[in-house]
Amino acid sequence: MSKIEILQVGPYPEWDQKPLEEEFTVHRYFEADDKPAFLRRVGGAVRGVACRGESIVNRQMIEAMPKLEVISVYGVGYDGVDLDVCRQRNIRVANTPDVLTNDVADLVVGMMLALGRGIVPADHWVRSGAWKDKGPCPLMHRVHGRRAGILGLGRIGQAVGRRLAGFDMPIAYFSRAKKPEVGEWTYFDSPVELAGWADVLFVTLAATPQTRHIVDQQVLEALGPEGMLVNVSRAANVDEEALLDALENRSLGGAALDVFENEPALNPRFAPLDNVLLQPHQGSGTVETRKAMGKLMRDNLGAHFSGNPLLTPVI
Ligand code: 8YV
Repeated sequence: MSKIEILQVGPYPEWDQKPLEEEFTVHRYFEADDKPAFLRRVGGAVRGVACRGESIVNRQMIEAMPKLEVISVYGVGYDGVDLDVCRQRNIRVANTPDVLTNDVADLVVGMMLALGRGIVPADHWVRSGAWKDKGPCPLMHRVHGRRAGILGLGRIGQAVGRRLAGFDMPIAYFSRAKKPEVGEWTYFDSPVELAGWADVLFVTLAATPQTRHIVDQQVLEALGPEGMLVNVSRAANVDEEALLDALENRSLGGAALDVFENEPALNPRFAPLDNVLLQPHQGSGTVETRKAMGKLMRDNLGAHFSGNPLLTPVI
């Protein structure tokens, strides 16, 4: 029996690639030089899409796959997938929630500490010989006890909050609705008010058209020259030009970022800044979590094509 044909929109580690190719005929869209031509050639036979969290699967692509039934995202975020077309066409969409929550939250804490305590420049201070030649490295401000504002209190936001409580940080949040389950954490009605209260603002929101630039110039001003921004969600949640302005003119203290507009091609204004910590979109990037994400991504495809409900459906 011939295998079901799927379109692969982004690369996977070998441990996922192999089983995916054993189960399906895989068309490697991400390797094609002329992507529209590639899709014109194979799109007619494609019944499933396997993509990454940051992949774009837009209307034009979906329209080029008339037999498409399911899109399986290797990531919790699915903002790159055009859900409206999927709903119109009754195409199922799955993602990989839960399995990555703790690793993303761990990195958030690491990014906060690294930026706040200057861990990366301090490493450079040692390696470059500055410690020996110039003396002790510059002092930084303490992190524990500072006020943590969490923008978006889903699974990841809550896991971040639980960790920050261990650093004696008072915690407040803004979310679509109050979350009674988080007990004594304070709810703010707006991102600006949250930023005005917080010393460190964590962006853990799922990106939607409504959250685009939710961290805007006003929010950054409210966070202020001593404030720090930590973003592990999507670049679109932050007005990147306003952020760069605020970092350059020091009206914002600092930013730790795992996500960027046009990543991996960063805005060149980031590179010379000494008040940012830059990470290569690696919140979920551990061997253990990526293996779990890959398995879930394949299991969702498998469930659909054996006539069962998706394990972790988006729609
Ligand atoms: C990446 C992510 O997708 O889960 C998400 O939404 O952004 C990450 O986990 C990862 O690069 C795999 O594509």
